[in-house]
Amino acid sequence: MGLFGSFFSKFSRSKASIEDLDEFRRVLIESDLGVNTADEVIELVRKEKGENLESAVIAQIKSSLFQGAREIPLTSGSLTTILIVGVNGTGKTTSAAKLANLYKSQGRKVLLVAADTFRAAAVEQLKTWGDRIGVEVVSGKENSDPAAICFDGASRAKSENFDLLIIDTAGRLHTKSNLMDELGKVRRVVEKVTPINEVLFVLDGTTGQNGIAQAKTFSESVTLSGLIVTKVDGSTKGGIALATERSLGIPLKFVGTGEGIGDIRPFDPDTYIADLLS
Ligand SMILES: Nc1nc2c(ncn2[C@@H]2O[C@H](COP(=O)(O)OP(=O)(O)O)[C@@H](O)[C@H]2O)c(=O)[nH]1
Ligand SMILES: [Mg+2]
Repeated sequence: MGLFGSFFSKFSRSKASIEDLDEFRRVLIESDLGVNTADEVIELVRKEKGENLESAVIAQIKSSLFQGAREIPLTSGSLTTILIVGVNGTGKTTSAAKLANLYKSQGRKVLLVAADTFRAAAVEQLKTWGDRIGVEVVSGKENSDPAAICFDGASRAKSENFDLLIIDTAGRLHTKSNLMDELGKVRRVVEKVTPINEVLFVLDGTTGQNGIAQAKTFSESVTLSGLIVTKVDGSTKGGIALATERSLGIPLKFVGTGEGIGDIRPFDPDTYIADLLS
């Protein structure tokens, strides 16, 4: 990308003009950094100059991102359970399949659970992915209790020594409290068998500010441990994910970059910043 490079060389030579600062602020905002961080960086550019500027800006951007670990810790010999949640159509099922494929390719034994029982098509969708990637999918009848299917999946994963259990849930509007309660029930029932280690909220990278509100309500019903931002391909940059990370203190863990099974990668802040600067 190297979006910032030309600005730095300009700013190191002479004092930034109002027009340059406006232009740089626009580029910062378009780079997913959010208005607050953009303004902080602009403030730095006003104050610092010369050779310290670039490292000061890097430090500023870094400090605006989540500081803790982003990796999902896996312990060999013990089951790690991931619950995938979010509103409709954000990419939960696709992301569940992508993660299953990613971990399988790392040699892990993975089991998927199709807990979206509202629509038969949703179960079929996950089964199709499962067949393609060679990962088993636990499912039940249409309209059956998702918590019961999750219980079956968890019991199976535990007794057959799976490394990972990935549960795909139905999309729900964060404003419907009965559906939000159902997620709480899924959690309680699974945790009779095995702890849920990660609850990943799937955020559509093309949604605006409403994404933050969605994540907030979800986090009140089930404690979220991370975000997956999807559809960050083409011209979408998924800035809302970093804004959500900042406003909720929940780390962005994965980025979905397409409809293909391999189109997912862990979010790495250093690469992200290096791409902006290089
Ligand atoms: N371009 C793109 N499309 C995606 C991505 N993730 C999911 N989709 C598409 O978004 C649509 C909804 O995905 P799905 O996984 O069914 O969403 P769910 O309702 O949350 O389970 C499907 O057409 C997916 O192929 C992504 O990272 N990039
Ligand atoms: Mg789905």
